[in-house]
Amino acid sequence: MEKRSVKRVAAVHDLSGFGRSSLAVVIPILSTMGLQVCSVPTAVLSTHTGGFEGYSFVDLTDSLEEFFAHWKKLNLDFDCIYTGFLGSSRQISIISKFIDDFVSKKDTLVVIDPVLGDNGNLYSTMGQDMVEQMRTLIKKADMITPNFTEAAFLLDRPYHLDIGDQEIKKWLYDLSQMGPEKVIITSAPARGASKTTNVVAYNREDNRFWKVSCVYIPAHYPGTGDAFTSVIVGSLLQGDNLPIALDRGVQFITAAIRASYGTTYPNREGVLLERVLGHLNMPFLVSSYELLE
Ligand code: PXL
Repeated sequence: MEKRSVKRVAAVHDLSGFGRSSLAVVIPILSTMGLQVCSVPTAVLSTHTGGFEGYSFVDLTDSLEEFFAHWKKLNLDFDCIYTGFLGSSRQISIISKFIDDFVSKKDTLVVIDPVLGDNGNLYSTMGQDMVEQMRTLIKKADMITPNFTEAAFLLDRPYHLDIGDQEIKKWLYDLSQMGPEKVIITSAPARGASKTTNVVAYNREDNRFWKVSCVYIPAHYPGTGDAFTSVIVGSLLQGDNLPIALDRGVQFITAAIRASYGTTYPNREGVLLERVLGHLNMPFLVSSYELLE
């Protein structure tokens, strides 16, 4: 791979015109973190699906193969392939081949955010076929970043909020046995602490489990999962280790939610990203990660 002064990320997500999610947050976050984003739009929507009725949805499955064929002809390569919301289960075999064709295993970080649902339910465009296909796609990942709902669907286990540390460690470990070396679960419940939510992670490379706890704010903003994983991707590509990347992701999302929660406007529009993007370039001073034992 040629030596580049700016690292390059192929970002395979939808483009939603209104509401801050997917490419509308992936691009500004990664660009602010000094990375070049090469977009692969999986679908184009008028809005994301979280809280808007009657959105238009253009599935780009039929264009993907041609898109990737052109990139192959150009001999492009990437420091990272990062996938998120997919437009159809049929896209998964095409994206899987794209990963095979473009990964030179040592140099390309493959991050799969298995976007499927939240709060115990699948999103409106997702079905069981997508869950099953996603289980095959994550075999190709170095890292996956499901939320607690998506982890339950991938493992085919009940979504239950009284999960303890030992059981969540088992979930992390079992997900890593499905392929990825690193697994991060967001929005993991903190048993006995209703005002807290956890991000937990496992790294098979050193067999360590991590936890970052944060104050639970009782508001849901679509797109925060996309923003979180984007900060993790940016942080790892900048050379941070996994627990520092977790800390940076949590601190950024907390700042974004706090900037939004203190104002009244519709949650479905997403967090006020524009007010906090600059935080990504500030020195990182306070770290709070713990080993999960
Ligand atoms: O944030 C995940 C996401 C991405 N893309 C679209 C979505 C959602 C969640 O609702 O609807 C189109």
